[in-house]
Amino acid sequence: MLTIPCRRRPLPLDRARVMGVLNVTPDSFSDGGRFTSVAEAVAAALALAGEGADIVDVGGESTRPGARPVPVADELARVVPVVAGLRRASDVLISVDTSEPAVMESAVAAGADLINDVRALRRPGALAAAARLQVPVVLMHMQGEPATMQQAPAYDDVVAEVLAFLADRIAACITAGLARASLIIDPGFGFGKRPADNLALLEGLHRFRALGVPLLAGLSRKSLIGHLTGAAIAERRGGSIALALAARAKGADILRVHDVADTVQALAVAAALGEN
Ligand code: 8Y7
Repeated sequence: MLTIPCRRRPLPLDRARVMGVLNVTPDSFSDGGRFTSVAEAVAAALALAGEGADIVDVGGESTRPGARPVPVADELARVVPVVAGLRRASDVLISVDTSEPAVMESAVAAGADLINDVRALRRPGALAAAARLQVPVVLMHMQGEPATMQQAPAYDDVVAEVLAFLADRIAACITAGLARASLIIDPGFGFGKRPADNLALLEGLHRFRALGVPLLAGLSRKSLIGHLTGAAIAERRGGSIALALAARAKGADILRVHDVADTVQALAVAAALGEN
C-alpha cells in the first residue's frame, strides 16, 4: 500500500481518497465567482472537509479551456489568504493548485501540504521550488496551454504518450531532488484531449499503476459528461459519480471532485461491494 508522506500527517492509500475542489477564481469553469470574501471561501472549504474530503485543493488560476493566464500577484492574493485562513480553522490536508513557484512557496508557508500542478512543474523555477519545499506534488499531463488546448488536441496513442510524459516528469523530479515517494501522477482528463482520448485514458487507467506512484483522477463535471449525455455543467453530478467509481475501479487512489459528500458515499458503497 502506498502512503503520501505529508508532513502534517501521512495519507495512507488503503481506501479511495477524495480531493475536494475549492476554486477561488472570479471566472472558474464550474463554480466560478461564488466567493466574495476569504471568510466565505474558508467556510466552503470547511464544508468540503466536513463532507469527508481528505484534501482540499485551493486554486486561483482558472484552467478551463480558453482561460487566460493570471498575473502572479492576483493568484497570490486569491490563494494565500484562503490557505492561511483554512489552516487556522482546520487541520485538513490542503493542496495548492498552481504552476507558479512564488505561489507554491507562499502557499506552503501559509500551511499548504501538497502542490497540485497541472503543468507538472514545467514552468521555470517550479521544479527547484518544489524540491526546496519537499512537499508531495501532483504531476498532471496537459497537451498545450489552457488558452488553446482544446483547439486541436491530437495523439497517435494517447495512453502511451501520456504515460511517457509522466515517466519523464517523474525522472526530472527525482533528478531535481524530489523523493519518488512524494510524487502523484494524473493523466489530466480534459486538458488537451478529445472525448475519445478521455475515454481511452479511462479505459487504460490501470496501465498508469505501472509507474509505481499514487494515481489521481479528475473527471468531475468535465465536458466528457456533456459529450456523453448533453448535460450542462451544473447538471453533471450523476455522470461525475459514475466516472469517479469507474476511475477507482481502474486503480485511481485519489478522486478530485466538486460533489464531495455524494462521491464519498458512492465510493464507500462500492468498497463494501468489493468493487474496489
Ligand atoms: C484537474 C486539476 C483541474 C485534474 C488535477 C476542473 C486544477 C478543471 N482539473 N488538477 N485541476 N487534475 N490534478 O474541471 O483533472 O476542475 S481544473
